[in-house]
Amino acid sequence: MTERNRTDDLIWWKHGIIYHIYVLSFKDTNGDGYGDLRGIIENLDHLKNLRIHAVWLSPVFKSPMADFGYDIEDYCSIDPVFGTMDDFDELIKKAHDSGIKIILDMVMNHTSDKHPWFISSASSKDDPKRNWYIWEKGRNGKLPNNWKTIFGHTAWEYDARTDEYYYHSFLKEQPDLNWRNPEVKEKFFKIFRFWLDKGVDGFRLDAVNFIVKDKKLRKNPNLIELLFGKRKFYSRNRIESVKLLQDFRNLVNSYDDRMMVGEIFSLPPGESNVVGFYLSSGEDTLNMAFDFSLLFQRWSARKYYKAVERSYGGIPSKGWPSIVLSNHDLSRSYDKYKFSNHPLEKAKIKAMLQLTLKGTPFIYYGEEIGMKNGSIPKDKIKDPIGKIYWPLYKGRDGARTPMQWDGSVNAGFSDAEPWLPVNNDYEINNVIAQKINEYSLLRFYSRLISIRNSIPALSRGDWIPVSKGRDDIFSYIRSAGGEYLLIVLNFSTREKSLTFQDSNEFCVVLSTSGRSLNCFVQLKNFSVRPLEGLIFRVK
Ligand SMILES: [Ca+2]
Repeated sequence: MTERNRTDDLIWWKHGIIYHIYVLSFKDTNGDGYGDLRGIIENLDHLKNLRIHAVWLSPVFKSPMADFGYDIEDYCSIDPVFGTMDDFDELIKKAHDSGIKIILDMVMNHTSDKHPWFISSASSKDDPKRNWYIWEKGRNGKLPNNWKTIFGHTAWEYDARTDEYYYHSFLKEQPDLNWRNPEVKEKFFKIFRFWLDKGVDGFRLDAVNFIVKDKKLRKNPNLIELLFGKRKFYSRNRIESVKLLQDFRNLVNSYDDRMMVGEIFSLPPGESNVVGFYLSSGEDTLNMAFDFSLLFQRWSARKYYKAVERSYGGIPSKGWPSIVLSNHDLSRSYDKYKFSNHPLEKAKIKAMLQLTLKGTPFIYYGEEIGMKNGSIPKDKIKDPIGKIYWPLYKGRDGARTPMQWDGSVNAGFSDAEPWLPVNNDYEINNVIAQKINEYSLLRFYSRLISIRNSIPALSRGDWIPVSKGRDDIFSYIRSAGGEYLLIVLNFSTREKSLTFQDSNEFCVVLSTSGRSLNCFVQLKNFSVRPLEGLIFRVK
């Protein structure tokens, strides 16, 4: 059976693979040092060769770039740094012609403080847009309450013009919208329709568990209360956010084959109940919600097993998981073991894990070539958070360095000096070099994705754990339509024996260690090589 007719019942966002592009860092085509939409158009072949199904673009709307696009000034226009609306239309057309869907990053929690809505809102207490944002008087000469930004400062910014504070969960240049005002929802319905009518296939919703706040502005737990287990935060995770998402799901569902994936921020990561809360029935709010717990596991089969089990535990029966190893805010997966003895072997095992677990894999640009976090000198730091906290915390720039296309100057990313420095390993670690090396991570991703796309049990089957991480082996079965695949991941640098009391014969479909692919092996006494991942088909 060919790959084509085996995937006819493919639900793209569920069974496909999504590739996350941080647009500023993907490819610059006009020599200003910033990645742009034409850079994606000109590199669609890379995405086609990888056989991914959709790309999620970081925000490309008009923005003053206080937070590099996550502060939006106009939701229905393209920022000139990325190109024009014509470029965007061309990208949608050419991506769709290549069988690739486009997901936009929608920031609903806040706008830029340069957005005309906020400028109007801040101008007077009587302004018709006043109630589009959250304005409060000080209480007894103090702040309205103890709510903090995600970066740890007070979230209230005083504005002398009207003698009130406005609320911002993130930077002060990002005032939070007041989602208790129905006019805000109506406006966003129009914005969603604008992009859906253009053919956009879905939205990634930024910080979506922040959008509605407690009506009474009740105080959040302080440090001592947190230590004693009082963990109820009133500034996020309100039931009203879930209800709003139901309305947006209805809107998105009125178009064919579209989706929404939500960013759910929780500390510590891995609060699967919060993800479950936002997924609601599994069918009536978000199509998927991110759970970042896999980003925070140390190298241990048991730790990964437990994180996966916990994460699945939060997904409602009709819901669907997402599988994330890296992103633009946290860190690159490869960075966690770059100083260990076997980084490439570990990267291959994690790729196999990501692409064989049940759930939609989100591959962060450069992950397929094992890009590491960049080391950014202080004078080159762009992230405002990095500027504040350096050297304690150097910000998020390290995970956003330019894509390493080839070994030429600036890694083929740009003719000009890139907005962030290129990683210093680009001459040996780049797309071109990995294409010609049959043992490279890129070639491995390519084979792995090709196998995943051709075997329905891997993209949509049930997940049944077998070895739960004890003795360094994490293994599980994926099954669909009478087809069974066994995945075995050896996290140890020692050889391990499998002793499956099973008379079935197994066929090696893929090994991370280059083992020859053959059928009719038995697992009663099978040696798994050190740091080897295997996919078997059960005969
Ligand atoms: Ca550019």
